[in-house]
Amino acid sequence: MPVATALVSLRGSVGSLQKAGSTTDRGQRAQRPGSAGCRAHPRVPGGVGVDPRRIFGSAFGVEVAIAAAVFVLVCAAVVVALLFSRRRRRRGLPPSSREERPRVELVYGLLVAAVAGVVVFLSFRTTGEMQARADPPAARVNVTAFQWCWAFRYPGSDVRVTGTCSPGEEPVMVVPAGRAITVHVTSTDVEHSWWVPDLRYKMDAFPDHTNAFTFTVDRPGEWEGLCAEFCGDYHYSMHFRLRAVSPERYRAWLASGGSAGALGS
Ligand SMILES: [Cu+2]
Repeated sequence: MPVATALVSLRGSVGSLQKAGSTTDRGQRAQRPGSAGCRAHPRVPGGVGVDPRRIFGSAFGVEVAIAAAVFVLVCAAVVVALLFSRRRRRRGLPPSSREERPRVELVYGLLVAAVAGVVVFLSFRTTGEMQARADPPAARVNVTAFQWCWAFRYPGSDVRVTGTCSPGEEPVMVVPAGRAITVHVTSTDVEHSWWVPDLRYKMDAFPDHTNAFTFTVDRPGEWEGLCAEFCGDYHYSMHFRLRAVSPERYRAWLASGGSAGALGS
């Protein structure tokens, strides 16, 4: 479960926006320092249309309940086995050599199948909720992962942000706050995973395949983004920023061709 808000590092200033054609400096990557500065990230209690926290929170609650029930059942089975074994010993009987218990095995098999069925059902239902399309989506961002950074394109405009993920140059994915955002995620090489821990949202990026989902950030702010899939030597450096601005500022930013100045920073 993508819960680990505690893993979100408190990082410094916003990485600069970079246009297509930016180069990758491996030498700089190797010298990547730890976090610079210290600024707490605002928390978002979920989106307006789609609320990742609520959806993942409810799925996580069910999984915890299932895990707790299985734990209790296993403990109970061990205790019952010990009691039976102790009773046989007291009676002077040798340990049971019985190898099959068809009825018990049948019940066990049905229980496992039921749990698996519930988990599969929840997976499909949760995935369906997360992939629900907004009507109409206010913004669309095409996210392309590559070794080892991110590119963000905005269909209908010339804006393209291609990061290098070298120190201090995290690419920024700008989105409008309070509006549905449809994101298409793909990869040019190996598998990556677009992940914003504070929003509890993660989507795998596969080569030759595009995943799509829609979410809404309910207020302006900025959050740390990471790659959640080990993808090679510089996987650790695949940081980006998700920045939500007012719809007016977002439109101005697009109209300016992606100028950082249009964001008011
Ligand atoms: Cu990656």
